[in-house]
Amino acid sequence: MPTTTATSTRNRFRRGAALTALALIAPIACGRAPDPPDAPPTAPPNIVLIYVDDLGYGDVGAYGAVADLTPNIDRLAAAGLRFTDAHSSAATCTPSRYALLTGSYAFRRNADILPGDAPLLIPPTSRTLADLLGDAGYATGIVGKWHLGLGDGDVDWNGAIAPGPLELGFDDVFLIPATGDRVPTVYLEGNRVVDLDPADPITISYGDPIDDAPTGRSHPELLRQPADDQHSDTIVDGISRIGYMAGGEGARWRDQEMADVLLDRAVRFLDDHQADPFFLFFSFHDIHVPRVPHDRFVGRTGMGSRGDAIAQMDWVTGELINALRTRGLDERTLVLFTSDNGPVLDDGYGDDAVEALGTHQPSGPFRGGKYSAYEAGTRVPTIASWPGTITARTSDALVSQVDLLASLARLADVPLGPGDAPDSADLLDAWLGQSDQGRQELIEESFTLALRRGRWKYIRADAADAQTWIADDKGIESGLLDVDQLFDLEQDAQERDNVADRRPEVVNELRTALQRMVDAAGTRPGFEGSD
Ligand code: NG6
Ligand code: CA
Repeated sequence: MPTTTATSTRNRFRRGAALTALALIAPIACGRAPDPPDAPPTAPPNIVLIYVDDLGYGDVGAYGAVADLTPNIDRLAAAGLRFTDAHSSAATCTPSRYALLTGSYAFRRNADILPGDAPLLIPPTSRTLADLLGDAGYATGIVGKWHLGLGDGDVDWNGAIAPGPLELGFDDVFLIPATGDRVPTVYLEGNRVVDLDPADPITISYGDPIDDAPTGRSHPELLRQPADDQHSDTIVDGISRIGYMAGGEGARWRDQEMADVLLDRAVRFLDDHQADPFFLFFSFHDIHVPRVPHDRFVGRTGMGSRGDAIAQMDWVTGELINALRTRGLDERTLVLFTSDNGPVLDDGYGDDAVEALGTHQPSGPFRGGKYSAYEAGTRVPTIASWPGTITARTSDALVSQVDLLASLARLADVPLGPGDAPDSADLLDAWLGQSDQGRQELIEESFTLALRRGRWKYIRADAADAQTWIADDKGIESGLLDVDQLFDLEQDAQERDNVADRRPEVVNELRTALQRMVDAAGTRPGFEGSD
């Protein structure tokens, strides 16, 4: 992968700086006394963030899945820290990723699921997680799904596509620009489309069709999977997508190869940066639709293409862990494994996810799923592993991906500026299993907003949102009602008994608190920015 000069302009080796926190962490985790003060400073670990798309709380064996779908992830969980109350920031992809990379709740930017030709959502002036780790001397790489927009509003897929992740602190970039079900269905390396023939330029439209090429609507007989109307535009590799694409024939990906292509890129990144501290954001396409796993996984689980995509994702995760181990990097690497939102079965394609489900419960014990304000929208499997430092255990701390920025900043020993990361809390101790003290309160984002505080979960009433059909049509309760909802999660983790009428004082208190947090520029103590 190309490396820009961004890295070399940074102060790359601040690693000998006061890593006091780290020097103390490892010995405590091992039950030993801290090293004497004159011991050489411990370098901050590499960080590998494994981010699955649409993986539900109940999809992982270590979280109660009935089928043996995820042996590699289960091993990671058994040896590491398994969170039971960890959250993606939102119940859909774009807002979750926005919050993860900026440390800001996504409602502050009205972030919603983006079309494939949307401009870059994160202002290049923001100090992102990648910027911050770059400042600490880390080599920074992203491999996989982006879905945060690219360019400045009129993107030309045939030239240099900017701004994008290169302008947000990532040095090495290999991307799926939006989602697997949206055009353009090409990879980007750095800021250019891979394997693009200039004689066959790419045109993209999210409005009218570009030419009379077959679509899912006009030629359903060409499809490997039937699709709903939304996913019935240009056909690429036997799958109709959202949006129209012309040209770029030689650059179009093959869905069945995608998992291997991304894994190969990630391993190449590890090889290129073994000697550096590195941050790798490995952002899966799996298990998002279209679910078209490689032949060697087809039929593996008896649970249809969704189950097989989970098996493929688990295998790739295992390969990444092995790649760290065989390079002797495992004890120097913090691996975080999690998902961008909760699970969905039918997300636009007839791929037998519903029919082949059996007794499997993707949402685990929780209500809702992807798109939903109920817990399964954002409560996702989350594992932290750092052999030799993090000890095997389960944590019930309330943690959110919005906090990774401030938490990893402390790990890397980079101070946050007053205008950075409006909502990110430094919960490093919780993320490393040193403390069970998580957040006191957390906003969960979906079609509405919910506030968790202590035992309570308040879901804000709102007028019906035109978009909730996206959930409704898929049999997922959006959780957006025109009345307030209040649940006591200690008694009712399933969110079945709305006690709002019985506890109006709690509703008032939480409604007011939520509004105050929404109206503020940020919730991080010390944050002084304004939007
Ligand atoms: C929705 C798509 C869905 C999926 C989702 C994004 C329709 C009807 N549905 O708009 O298929 O692509 O966007 O998923 O268009 S996410 O995980 O990236 O948020
Ligand atoms: Ca997702």
